[in-house]
Amino acid sequence: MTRFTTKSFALLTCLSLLGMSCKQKTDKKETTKNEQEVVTNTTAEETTEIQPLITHIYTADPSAHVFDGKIYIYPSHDYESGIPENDYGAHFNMKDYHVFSMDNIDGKVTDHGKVLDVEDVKWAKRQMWAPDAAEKDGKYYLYFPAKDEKDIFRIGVATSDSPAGPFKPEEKPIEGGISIDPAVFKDSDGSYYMYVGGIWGGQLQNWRTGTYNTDFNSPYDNEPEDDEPAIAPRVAKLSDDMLQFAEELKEIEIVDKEGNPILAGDHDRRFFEAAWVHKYNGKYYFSYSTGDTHNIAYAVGDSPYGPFTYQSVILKPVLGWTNHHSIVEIDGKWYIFFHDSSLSGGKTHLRNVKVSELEYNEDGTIKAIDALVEAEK
Ligand code: FUB
Repeated sequence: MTRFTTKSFALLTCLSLLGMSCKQKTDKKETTKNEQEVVTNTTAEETTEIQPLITHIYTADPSAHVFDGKIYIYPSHDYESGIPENDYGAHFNMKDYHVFSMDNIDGKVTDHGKVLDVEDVKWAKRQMWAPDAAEKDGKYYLYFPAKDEKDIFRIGVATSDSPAGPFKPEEKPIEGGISIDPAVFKDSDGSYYMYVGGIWGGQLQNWRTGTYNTDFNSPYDNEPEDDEPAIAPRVAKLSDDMLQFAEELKEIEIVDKEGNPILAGDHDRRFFEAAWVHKYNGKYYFSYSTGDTHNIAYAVGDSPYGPFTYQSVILKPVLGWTNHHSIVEIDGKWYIFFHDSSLSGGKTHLRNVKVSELEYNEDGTIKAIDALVEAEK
């Protein structure tokens, strides 16, 4: 896989990063969504960067799939809406989706244009965040979160006869579909599962009692104490028609190697948002963002419902506050699609999609990637 820049490109890119210097190693301090502190400690000559896949518009949260022998990417479509940044993520004010495809991993990227607009979704008001897509029996399903008229995130679905859209939205959101970042996993037996959830701006903390709690003044108010189990992401099997849940959303346990739940105070390992599941050698790999510690981490289990045992970090912090990914097998190799903010010079809400090969060790563990220091290959 050769999507790497030359060292001179890296130098130029690095010099354009709004006062940030190039770095060998990112050292991000724990921050709120309003701030990002990047500490640099080496020179540009030592770095190369993975190139953005898409440069004519801003894209983020890439969910990649192989449909009909082609690679399709379903990302968020970032743009400058002028909404000021806050800890609820108001600045991520996206209003539509584009779909992209590639004939192969080194091929050119085709933009299939706008495939769904918030204006066309009756129940949705704003903030079309990270989507995903699935195929069943020749039909394609685009799953997406958006805020309804009460400013509560719901999960919607839209359908198409083509993986490239356009997608026609259902009249109502999926019943029981809450929070953000839907990710659909097709198991080997043909069952489909949806994973959802995100804390803080993703609102999962407000659903702790089962109904949405509006009695809070900050995104942190409803979080558990540090020594309590962290808020759990959710999963449900999809119905045969792919338009509803076949069961209630269940909480997913993420545990350490001793079987103890990862605690809310363990910001380096606890679930924040951006769930993704893939299967490798018969094991289920649940990967996710740790949010304010900016990692993509993973945990492994024997069932799509978990429990999942925490392993380690797959993708270290990237330039920009958010970190969000998908993992897909293409022609016998594994790839991680992710985003950073290099194209916009580090702006949190203006991101761009990238891809890198993902490698496993013999024991099935995944080798960590530091996208900021990928050496030229
Ligand atoms: O793109 C908006 C939000 O930022 C996503 O839903 C999160 O996963 C984070 O990437």
